[in-house]
Amino acid sequence: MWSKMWCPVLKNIVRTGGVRTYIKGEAKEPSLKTEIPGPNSKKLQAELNAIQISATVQLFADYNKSLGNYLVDVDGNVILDIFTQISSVPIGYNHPELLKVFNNEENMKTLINRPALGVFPGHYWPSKLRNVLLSVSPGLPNVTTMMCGSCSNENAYKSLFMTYRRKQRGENVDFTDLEKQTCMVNQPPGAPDLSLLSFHGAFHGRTIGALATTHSKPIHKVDVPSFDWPTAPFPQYKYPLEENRRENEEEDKRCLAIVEDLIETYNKKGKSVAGIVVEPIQSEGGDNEASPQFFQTLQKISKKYGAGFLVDEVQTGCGATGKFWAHEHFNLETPPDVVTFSKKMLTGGFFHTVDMRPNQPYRVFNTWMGDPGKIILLEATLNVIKQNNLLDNVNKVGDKLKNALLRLEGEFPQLINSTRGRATFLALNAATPNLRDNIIAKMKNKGVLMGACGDRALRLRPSLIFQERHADIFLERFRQVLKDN
Ligand code: PSZ
Repeated sequence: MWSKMWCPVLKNIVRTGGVRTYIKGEAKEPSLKTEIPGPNSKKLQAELNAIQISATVQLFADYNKSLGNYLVDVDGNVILDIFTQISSVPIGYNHPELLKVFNNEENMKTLINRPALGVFPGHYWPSKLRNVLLSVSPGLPNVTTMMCGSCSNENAYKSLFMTYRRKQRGENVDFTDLEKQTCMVNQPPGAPDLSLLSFHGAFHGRTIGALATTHSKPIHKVDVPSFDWPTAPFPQYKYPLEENRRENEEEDKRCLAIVEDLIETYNKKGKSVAGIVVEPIQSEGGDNEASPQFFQTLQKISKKYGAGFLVDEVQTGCGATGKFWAHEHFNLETPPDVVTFSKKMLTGGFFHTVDMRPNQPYRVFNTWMGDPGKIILLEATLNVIKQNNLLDNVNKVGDKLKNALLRLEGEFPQLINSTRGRATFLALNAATPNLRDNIIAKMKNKGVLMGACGDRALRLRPSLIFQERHADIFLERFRQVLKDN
């Protein structure tokens, strides 16, 4: 699909001072003027805190000055960003191709005149969906746009339930009066007792339905009513993978057996499983990966029980694993029924089979249903990714990074272990949660922004324009922090 779309090459790569770079004028290295957060960030945080809880804020950024791989904060600190707004910046800050997009009057009017897409889309909408979103579809013919990752999952879940019920009821059979009455008071049969199977450690969002399938941290869930839906264990591998193959295969089998058991149990107790929901790499839950065989069998199980198979590519999608969609690494026998996206895709939404299309209008619907302004930015982003072969870049830099991290593991085995992931979508564990937090804090004050996930993982989420020289800067500072520990 991806290769079919290769278009005339218009190289954005420029050379500055003999260095091949994707962004002209990008900083050469991090430079710090203050501790982070600095005095200006602290002042703004106090101001913000008077209005809303602001304890999660790490710094205030200057998005006017940020460029490429470097985030600049309001204290003038220039920081190499390998966390990228929780994995959501595809081609760096202020990419020149994106800065141009709204200089075009038609694009500007598309941005300003934001339609309620379900009822008054602009003339450009079908062709934008076809030429932009469907050009990167993982083999699925339909796409429904939404606003964010949570609401993409939320609406995709509704599609799973509607499709399941349509099949139970029989095609073209109308809803009964009883269904119409009971759905209005949240009772079966109109609001049926169906369920979705998800995994311990999963993160699929924070809205009520999505939250029922999120199991990464209690703080996300506590106090919020939820559903009795099945939660299966996700494989926990031993590293290095090559040395633990047999044990990890057993782990796959153990988890898959529990998946089947849970489906049978829930089907029997009247909470039939309408779908299986899974991340290709569990991200918030600790960058837990599972083998292609695990996913192939999971899909087979979903088919066996007539449950839809939803792959949540909100964090893994858009190239960082070295393929456009991470599940493309799994050689599934057919595409998943639903693939959800957001973050680096700039717009939220989900690709799906025709089977997952609601059989009546107004069933999956809201006011905006996405934002054409974001699709125009995505169009320019995808062009940059193609023209600069950024997937090749990600694979090349990712290989180098992973090998270097493995060498560091060898050098500091008491501090770090379990390097894992694909291309630049990488993670490793610190020996303890405290050490992990400590490393991240020290890296920040060496001008490198990293992410945490799970209880002890350090994750790398650079943008697709992260190059070898950026990796060298990160590695050199990371080694220094480990040495000083
Ligand atoms: O704390 C939070 O709310 C965070 S931290 C990282 C995320 C959310 N990731 C969002 C996410 C995701 O990683 C996956 C795999 N699925 C769904 C979501 C939800 O996306 P948003 O945040 O756009 O609603």
